[in-house]
Amino acid sequence: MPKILTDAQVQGYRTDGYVCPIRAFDAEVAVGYRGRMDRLEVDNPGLWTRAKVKPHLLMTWLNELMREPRILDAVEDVLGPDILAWATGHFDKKPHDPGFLAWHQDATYWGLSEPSVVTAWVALTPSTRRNGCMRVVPQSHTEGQLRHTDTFAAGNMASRGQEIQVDVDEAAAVDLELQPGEFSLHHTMLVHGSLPNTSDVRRCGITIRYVAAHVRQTTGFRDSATLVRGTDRHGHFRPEPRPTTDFDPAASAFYDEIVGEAERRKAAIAAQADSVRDER
Ligand SMILES: O=C(O)CCC(=O)C(=O)O
Repeated sequence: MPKILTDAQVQGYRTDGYVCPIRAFDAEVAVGYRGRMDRLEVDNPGLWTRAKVKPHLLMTWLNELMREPRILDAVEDVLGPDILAWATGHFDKKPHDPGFLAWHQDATYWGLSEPSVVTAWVALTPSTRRNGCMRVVPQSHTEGQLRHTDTFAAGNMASRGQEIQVDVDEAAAVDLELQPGEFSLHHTMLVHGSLPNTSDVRRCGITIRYVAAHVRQTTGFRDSATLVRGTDRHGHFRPEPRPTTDFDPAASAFYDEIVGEAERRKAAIAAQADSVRDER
């Protein structure tokens, strides 16, 4: 029996590739997390430029957020009992922010062995069609790995402006609207993106990428992850330290080491993708 999702939601995830909305915590708790995040950003200008891929190793609020029991209950319902938090991220669109995400599949550049990987997108502000909420193409996770290209388009919030190279039926897209404290789950192969913020309301969401413990990194580098539920009987990932303070020295040193490796790995995967493209 599922822990928090209904049977229909679990089935919906399998069939459509997403579930939305699910409540993680009250709106006031979301305001609390947002306040801690904003204060750190004020005190550390450029924070999000440094804090890529695994900012949960640097900030205690984010390390707490990725362990929220209701989020883990929902993740357990789709991934099973042994869960690692592999990566986290921050997608913040200020009022009238032109930033957008072109249609893409998350799995494309991650190098993970299989798609037992799910993202929780947690809303710290309202996230609506007008302020550029995430949009998904239901059932697209069943279409296999689609070809992507690096567009480096102005405003694209992905690092190289990644975009799939097939036409998307916009009419089929679904807006994942959320209120503060709610989250959605989406499958790592699901085609998704988001439009610019055309409103006066900030749109800020936190992504947490969870993997089932049997998943491996395939790029020849010992990646890291945090066990957040169950048991890790596989040991494919290096266990991560938990920061006891923001920018905890031990966790920060680990972060620098692992994210340096991860950046090199990403560049290698991108180069490999480019050479495959060139051969086609
Ligand atoms: O926040 C957004 O607009 C898109 C997020 C996204 O692309 C992702 O979670 O992979």
